[in-house]
Amino acid sequence: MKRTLSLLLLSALSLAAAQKVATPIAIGIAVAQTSNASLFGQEQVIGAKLAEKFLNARGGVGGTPIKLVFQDTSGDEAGAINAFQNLISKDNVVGIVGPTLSQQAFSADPIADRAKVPVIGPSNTAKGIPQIGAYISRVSAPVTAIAPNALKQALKINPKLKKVAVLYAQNDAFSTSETGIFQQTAKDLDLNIATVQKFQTTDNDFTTQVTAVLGENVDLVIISGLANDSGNLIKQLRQLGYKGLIVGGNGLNSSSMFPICGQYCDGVIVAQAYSPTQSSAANQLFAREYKAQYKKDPPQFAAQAYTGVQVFVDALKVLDHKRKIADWDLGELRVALNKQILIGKYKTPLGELSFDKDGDIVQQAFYVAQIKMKDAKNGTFVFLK
Ligand code: 1QQ
Repeated sequence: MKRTLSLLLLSALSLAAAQKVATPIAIGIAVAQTSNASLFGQEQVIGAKLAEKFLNARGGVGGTPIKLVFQDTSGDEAGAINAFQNLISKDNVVGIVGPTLSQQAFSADPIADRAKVPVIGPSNTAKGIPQIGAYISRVSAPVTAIAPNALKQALKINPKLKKVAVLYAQNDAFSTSETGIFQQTAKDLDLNIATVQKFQTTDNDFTTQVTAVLGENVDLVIISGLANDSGNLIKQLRQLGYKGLIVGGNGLNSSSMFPICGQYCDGVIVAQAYSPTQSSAANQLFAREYKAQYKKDPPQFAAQAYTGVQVFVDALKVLDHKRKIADWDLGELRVALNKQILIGKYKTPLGELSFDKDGDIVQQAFYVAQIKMKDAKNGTFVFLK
């Protein structure tokens, strides 16, 4: 009797679990559409939507269109967890591109990993992200690959650099990870770190930190924070008289920051995982399509989000050849899709890419740009040689 009952229960459970993949094929986009992190998230929404439009125009997945399902993560962990749960259990997506911040990924990614739902991080650059679990990969090259390039470029501009100040947001996982790499690289390059100053991503007043930096007479300032905080910090550094070079991290990698530091953004050096001039056919097409619509070059966060969606579509196409996606059980598809993502090679706006055994991106080229302001609000990233 007991046995029959538990058998009944088991089959009821597996019935509930068996669920065909709906069409159009739903891919989740969990990025920050609100909060300070939306300075990055808005570019990600644009990149993802371009991918949906253009990949569907080229046939989607073997003739079946994809449909992006957006869930706003806002800028914190709770928002990311909520968005992931909705996408996984209510929207029944095949996989998720997101979240925006590493700080959010460390909380939300384990939920998708346990549910066996593939996640592609579009902008999570802290150390340890792909190692969260087997279902977590990323198309955003890590701070270890990116940050050193900015310091080397600063030394190229001024080979006499010697004394540096380092500042970072201590309440953000990406910022603490990136500053670790900046500080190690500074030592490796024989730079002398005169002071290390901490702040919070929610800070607006940086008088204490700027006073400490000015007291050290440094000729390079290195900042790891998010857009709003770093932008205000730069502004206050300049207003209080700092004249030397500034290297900013990935949190300064968006023109959304320009209105925050205004003319004071001018000259800031930021390493890049994307260049609009990258010569691959995939990128030239993407850059042209982006430019036609937005009248400017695509930014890194848009290119990475586009790439995340494209990787899902390319991997789905391979599986669709074996069995039409609509005929798969959703749970089985998610597992097979994750495997396919990791073994595939992709021709993307970031160039040709693949993944290592942990799910970290294997990317060929990196870049460094310097901010050039036209006026108090508008500027561009000028790519350096
Ligand atoms: C991270 C980052 C941020 C700057 C992305 C927006 O690189 O959180 O990992």
